[in-house]
Amino acid sequence: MPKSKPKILLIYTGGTIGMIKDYETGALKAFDFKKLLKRIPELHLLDCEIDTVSFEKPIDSSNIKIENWQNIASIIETKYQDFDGFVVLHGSDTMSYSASVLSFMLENLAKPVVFTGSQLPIGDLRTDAKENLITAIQIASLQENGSSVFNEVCLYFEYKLYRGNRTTKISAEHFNAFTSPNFPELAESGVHLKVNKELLIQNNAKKTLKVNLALNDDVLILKLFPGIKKDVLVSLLATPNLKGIILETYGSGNAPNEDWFIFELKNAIKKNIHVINVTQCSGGSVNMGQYETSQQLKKIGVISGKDITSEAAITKLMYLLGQNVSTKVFKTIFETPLRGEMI
Ligand code: ASN
Repeated sequence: MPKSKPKILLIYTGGTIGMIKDYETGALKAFDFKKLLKRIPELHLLDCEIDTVSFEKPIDSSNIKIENWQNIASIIETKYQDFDGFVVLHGSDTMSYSASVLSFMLENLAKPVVFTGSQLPIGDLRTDAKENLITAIQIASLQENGSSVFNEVCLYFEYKLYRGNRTTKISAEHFNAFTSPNFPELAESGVHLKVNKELLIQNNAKKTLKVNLALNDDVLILKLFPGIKKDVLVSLLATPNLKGIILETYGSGNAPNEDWFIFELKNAIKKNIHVINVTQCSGGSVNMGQYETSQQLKKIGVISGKDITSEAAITKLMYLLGQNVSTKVFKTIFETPLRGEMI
C-alpha cells in the first residue's frame, strides 16, 4: 500500500504575512488568507496534504490576547487526531509570546506546532514569507520511522528553527528577526535541513494531549531602570487583582538593595503576589545570591527565572496562575523547566 502523505493544518491568525496596503492610509492591514493562498501555487508542489483554517477576523499580533491563544489551542485540540503537524501563521511582533504560551497550554504534545510569519507581506516582490511558509510546512511534515521528528512548539524564521519558548524578536528591520539567546537552534535550513537531534524533545505519543485553556492575565512586567521611584513601585504593586509580577533586573538578577525597595516587594509577596526575577540582559541567567544586590531578593522569596526569556516568563506565570497552583509549591514549579523553557 502506498504511504499516505503527511497532513498539515495551516492556522492563519493574521500578521504581515497576509496583509495588504490600505491605499487610503498607506498602513498595512490584515486580509483574507484564503484569497492569498491562491497566490502561492508552490504549495501544491509540497509532498503533503494541506488544509487551512483562519481566524474569523485576522489580527495584527499586537492585538493578541488570551482569547486568541485559547482559540489556537482549541483548534489544535479539535484537529489533533486528523493532522500530523500544525503551522501557525502569526504576526512577528508577539510571536514569541504566543509560541511560549502555546508550549505551556499543549501538555504532552507529540506533534509539531510550527509558528511562522514574515517581515514583508506574501504579495510583496521581495517577500520573506514564501520561504518561511514553505519550509515551516516541510518541517511540520518531517517524519522518521512513522513518527514526527519535532514534537514541540517551534518557531521558524529566516532559515532557523527554534524552540518557541526560547525565542525573542530582535529586529523590526531584518528578515533575521528572531533569536534564541540561551538555547541553540533545533534545525537550520540550507541546501539540506540540518536537525540538531540531541536537542529535541522526545516523542510523547504514548501520553494523551492535554490542552490547558485556563490562563490568568492579572500580571505585569516591570523593567528596572536607574532612578526608579518608590511611588512607581508602590502604585504598580497596588494594581487591582494583581497576582504576579516579572521583575526585569540587571545582570545576573541584581536590583537596588535599598530598604524601601526590598520592603515593598516583601509586602507584595506576603500578599501572595508572585515576584519572578528575570534578567534584562539578552543572554545569561539569574543567579540570586551571587552579588549583595540580589541576596535580599532571594531571602524574601523572589522566584528565580534562571535563563528564561521575559516572553516565556510572563506566559508561564499566566499559565500557572490559570492552573491555580498553590502558593506553597508555586516557586518550586516555576523554577522547574516544564517545556524546555529554562535550564
Ligand atoms: N505588526 C505585524 C504583526 O505582528 C508585524 C509582522 O507580522 N511582521 O502582526
